Amino acid sequence: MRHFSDPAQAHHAPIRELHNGGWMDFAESPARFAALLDALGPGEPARDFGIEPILAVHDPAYVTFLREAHDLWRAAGREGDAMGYVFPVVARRALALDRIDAKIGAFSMDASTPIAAGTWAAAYGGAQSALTALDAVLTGDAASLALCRPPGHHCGADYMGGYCYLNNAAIAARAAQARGVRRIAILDVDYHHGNGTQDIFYDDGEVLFASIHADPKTDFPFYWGHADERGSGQGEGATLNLPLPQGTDWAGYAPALDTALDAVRAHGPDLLIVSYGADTFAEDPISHFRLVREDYTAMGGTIATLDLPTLVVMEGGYAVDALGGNLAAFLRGMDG
Ligand code: Q9C
Ligand code: ZN
Repeated sequence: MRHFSDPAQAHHAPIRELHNGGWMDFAESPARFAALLDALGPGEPARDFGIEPILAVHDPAYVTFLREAHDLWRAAGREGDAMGYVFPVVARRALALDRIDAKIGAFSMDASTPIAAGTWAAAYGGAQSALTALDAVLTGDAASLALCRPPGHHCGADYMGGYCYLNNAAIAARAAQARGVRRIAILDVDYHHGNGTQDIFYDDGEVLFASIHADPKTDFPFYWGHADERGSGQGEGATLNLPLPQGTDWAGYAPALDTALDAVRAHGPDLLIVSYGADTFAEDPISHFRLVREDYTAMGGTIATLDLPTLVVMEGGYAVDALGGNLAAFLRGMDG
């Protein structure tokens, strides 16, 4: 299948992140993007579909914040990456504050999502990659791939988190709907629960969100992704969470994938969007499943049995040396 990306995606380069009470090198590094391009070749450039499809998902105030945050940080006399350290808890007043430290907290779900000089351009380019790959599928390709980086599935309509700034899968889903594809399934196979995507579609019965992920009792993002979250209102039953324990290998994973695919079939979508993360890999430095290279081919092959027009968007995967090979193995399965 064809793949798409934007060169700006290489220039989001935060230095470090908070991890277990100390600093570590930022795991979602530009080297990930280089590794993907290395394994798959340069692919095709994203086209620019403008800001409207982004604003169909994200609040204007949040988008303005993302664009300005690093400049505000510099204007406050700071160096390095903008990072939050104060977060309003539930039921605090919605104050419109100007100080960068107040803004960054109000638009964040965690302290591991720094904003560097190139962050907005990279996130914007990644979203355009998803929109360009979507266009390929809507104009006749059976499947296509967006090499999104930064990833997207942890950020919601008005918050960033988990290395994510713009929700590429959600932006593509809403753009597809605007072009007349109403029923959509999003299958999220990243190691972490895609809380942002779930949030965006929680009340929406037209978009199924099905996710297989590490049990949030033990893993990020903790507060979402539990099995009893099933959607609400019109979206009741259109969210499916399949949490699995740390240590899960393919024998434990495959039955969950079958359950998720049954739900996709029952939903009867006209488009499938796969949020693909390779952080389920046994050697992933921040994750705890035990999938191996060949399991991704099996995963891709199983998903391909749905026989649906499919957009694949890249999410996580932090074993950089294995990342390109793992994605390529998945694509071999998808391509049959
Ligand atoms: N620094 C994705 O895979 N971990 N995001 C934060 C340790 C965040 C992963 C705590 C993990 C987010 C897209
Ligand atoms: Zn992940």
